[in-house]
Amino acid sequence: MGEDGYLDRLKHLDFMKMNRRAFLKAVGALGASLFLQTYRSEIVRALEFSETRIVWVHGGECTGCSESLLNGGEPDLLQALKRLNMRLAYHEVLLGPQGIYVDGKMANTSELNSEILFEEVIEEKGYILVAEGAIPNGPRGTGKYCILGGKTYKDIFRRAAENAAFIVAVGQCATNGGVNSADSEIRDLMDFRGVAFTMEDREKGILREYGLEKPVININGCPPHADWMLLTLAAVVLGKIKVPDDLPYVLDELLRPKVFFPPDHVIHDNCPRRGYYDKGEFDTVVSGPKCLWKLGCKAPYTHADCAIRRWNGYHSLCPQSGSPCIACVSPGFPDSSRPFFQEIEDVGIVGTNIDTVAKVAIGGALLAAGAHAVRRIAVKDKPERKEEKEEKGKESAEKGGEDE
Ligand code: FSX
Repeated sequence: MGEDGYLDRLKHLDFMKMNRRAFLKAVGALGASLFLQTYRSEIVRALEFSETRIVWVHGGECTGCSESLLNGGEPDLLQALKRLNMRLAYHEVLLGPQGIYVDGKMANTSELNSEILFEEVIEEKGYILVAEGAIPNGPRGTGKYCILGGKTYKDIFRRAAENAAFIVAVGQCATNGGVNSADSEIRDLMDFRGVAFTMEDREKGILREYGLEKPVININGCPPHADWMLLTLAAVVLGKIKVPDDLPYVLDELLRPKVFFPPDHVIHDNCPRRGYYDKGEFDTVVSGPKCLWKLGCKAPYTHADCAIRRWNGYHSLCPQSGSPCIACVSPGFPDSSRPFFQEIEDVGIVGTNIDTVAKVAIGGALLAAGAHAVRRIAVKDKPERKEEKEEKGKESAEKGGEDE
């Protein structure tokens, strides 16, 4: 079936009867814009009586994740919130102008004072906490290198996390520490942490530090695609993914939604420059049209749907606009991707995922011969996780009753 026929088929699914598997196919293929348009009236019906509160906090970051969300285009954030009946109860970057003091006196209403607003919203409990930015833990575990309104962000985040139903960590900083955690003396002093991981280390997630167990969904990327954030929230809000029960089936081992970070797909598979790669034609200086492998492109081992979904209104992606992929969705980023613009087998890769790196380097040697070796080598023989096996079993059982 052609792509148009497939999309057409998805558009005619009965939204209310859609099971988790069909829902994930639809969000994977349609993107936020088409998905929300296609199922608009059904979504309104599904959400008639329920409102979901979102609390969005910010730590060590550049705010690019929020910007990416705002740049999502169609639907814009306000339309999406409205259609999904979500209330952005607290978002430091998007709050209306507030001041702690008015006319020299302490402002004591939540409309004027964001500290009071924060206390009010977290007291209500049960919201979805979206965390953007890393959590500074230094010096010596005090968190005092990041103070907001007299309180450490470490403490603010802990209090918001304690009362949340679950946590969505957006961006590389919140998921894995991101650029903050790149090798440097400052990194060592600041001791930036991700929510559930720090770089690739599960033991160092800040939740472990607090001794707090909460379901976490990681939306990696520096920054993440607006669809990845919005559609993940939509999936939960619409009840298509139940937290925590469904998470082992829909997330990979890095807690990323497999629909956006497919274990069996790399960006390279659908790269618009792929034809040059297949012919063994490579650019060695920037601004050419050919394959960017020799300029350090990491797309052959980066698992994300960027080349299918595309960015900036679904038009482009990094290699298409001339930049090699720097694997910003991978857990060891940025250290595991550096140096960004040199061919991998020439320089090796700093980082901890040696297994993948070795396979990619071997693949690189074969690549010169025009083989499609990198992807095959990088992804084959991955032991199937128990949850994936169970999921497959469940899927075949579901097939009979599935509405598609
Ligand atoms: Fe980090 Fe978000 Fe990189 Fe920036 O705020 S993921 S630095 S692009 O965007 O947290």
